[in-house]
Amino acid sequence: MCSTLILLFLYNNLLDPLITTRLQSDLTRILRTSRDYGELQHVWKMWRHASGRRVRDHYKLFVRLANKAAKLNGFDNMGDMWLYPYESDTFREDMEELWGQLRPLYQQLHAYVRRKLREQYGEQYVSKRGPIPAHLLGNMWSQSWNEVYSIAIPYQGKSHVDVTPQMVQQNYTPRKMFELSDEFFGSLNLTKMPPEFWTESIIEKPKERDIICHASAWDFCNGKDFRVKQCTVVTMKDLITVHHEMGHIEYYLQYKHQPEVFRTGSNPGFHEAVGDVLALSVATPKHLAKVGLLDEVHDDDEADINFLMNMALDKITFLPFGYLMDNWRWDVFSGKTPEKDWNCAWWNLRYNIQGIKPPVQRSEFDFDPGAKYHIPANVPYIRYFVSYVVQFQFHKALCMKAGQYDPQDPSKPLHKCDIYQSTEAGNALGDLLKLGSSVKWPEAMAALTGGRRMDASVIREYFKPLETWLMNDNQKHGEFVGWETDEVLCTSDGPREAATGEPSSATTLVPAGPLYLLLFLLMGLLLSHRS
Ligand code: X8Z
Ligand code: ZN
Repeated sequence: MCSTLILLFLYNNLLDPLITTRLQSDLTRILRTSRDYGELQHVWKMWRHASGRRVRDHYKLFVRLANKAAKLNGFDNMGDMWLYPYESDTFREDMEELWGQLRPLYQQLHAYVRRKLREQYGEQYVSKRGPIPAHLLGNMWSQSWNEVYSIAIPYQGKSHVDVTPQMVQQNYTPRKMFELSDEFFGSLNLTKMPPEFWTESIIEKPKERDIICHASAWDFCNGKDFRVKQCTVVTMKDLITVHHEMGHIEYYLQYKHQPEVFRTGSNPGFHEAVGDVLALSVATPKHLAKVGLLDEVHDDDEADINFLMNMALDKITFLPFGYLMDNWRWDVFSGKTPEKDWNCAWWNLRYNIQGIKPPVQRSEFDFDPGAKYHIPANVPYIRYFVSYVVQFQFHKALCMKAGQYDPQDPSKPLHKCDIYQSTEAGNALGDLLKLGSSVKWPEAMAALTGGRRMDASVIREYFKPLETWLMNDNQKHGEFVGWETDEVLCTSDGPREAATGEPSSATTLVPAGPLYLLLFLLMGLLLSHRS
């Protein structure tokens, strides 16, 4: 938001731009492409050694300061303060209920992917009934699993829905990816990106200096300067992220006429959902063919399952991660999880909710949450879980407006809908965005979808054909759905080497006394404009 009503600060020393840049370019690629168990394990472990473990002491101080700020603002702790924009007394219970509705689908997918990984790596690495080793899922945090699509593909030989090779072959550039996205927004009668966006945004990793590469969108609050920062790589995943970031900018553009205090999303999850809603159309084979990224579109059940699998490896696999990140932080900020248990509490959640395990035993000398950008950057995360639920509700409503989805017509299922060029859909979305936070989110939700609640049944509906297929497939192979283990994943003490491996630099990074409070205030002012 543009006004800084709430005192917020950021302990920016926690972010080492150099490390983040290297993560982006090298380690992400290895996690994405390597199928070498040992190499993946090494990279997974060393990234945590270089990042998370180094910030554990800083994070202790940070939590104390964050809670102090939250108390000054009238909240019990920082976790409670984060829930303020959702305007609900039952928010945590509501999230738990949503996750409970989505878990059965996730568990089917988990069982299927575990079998595919077992076939790839062997039973000595991936057991039949255990959690999945976290480093085999194509992503540093196992938060979305699309990069193992080629291992998990249900039907070889059907249309390849990951169009990265076509993008490379057609000499796509970051600029072209942003232009494609801009054109989609324009086709909906939404606002195109202003000239300043194109001149001031950073859409490629600069050669001459290191920057924090994690993608973000910025509202400079002067009504004309809006920028994205993204070290775009020519991949389909980044094409989706381009739409995600432009969605933030579109929101800024639509609510720029609002008084400052309302220049933010209906709730933070809505802000995260806008670009993803468009991307749900962009990713359909029909749309990819329209923009020349697919030569032939197979229109049969097997091709459908391939497509839905690719989508599920992004959307469904993300849900437990999106849910657990702040479950961990809520209990850290409230003190329910004491400092001495931080890392093992993290692995409890990773095991119980995601069904994954670390490739090597972890201890309280490690600090694995700190290896994920949003923890040291202090970006709340439940917004993404909310987004992944509501984006399907928005998609459904817009698809109906576009005449692309009819619940009574089996030839128009939700997952095939493409709202491209539908001004009816675009105008309805624009009406929601224009509101900013001037009305309570259930009202904004009702204006677009007719319902006032977050509703997990729409994702279930979108993925229904895949869920049925997964249940049959898992049954056919006698797969155990769920996970169990006797292994100890995390211990309260660790090997001696772990304790002394990296010298703590906490004291050298923390400026003394009131100076750092001033610094935090300035950071807070700057960062409150970022999404
Ligand atoms: O951080 C982001 C966006 C910027 S708001 C790129 N996302 C989360 C992540 O990368 O962990 C989008 C999906 C989840
Ligand atoms: Zn975002």
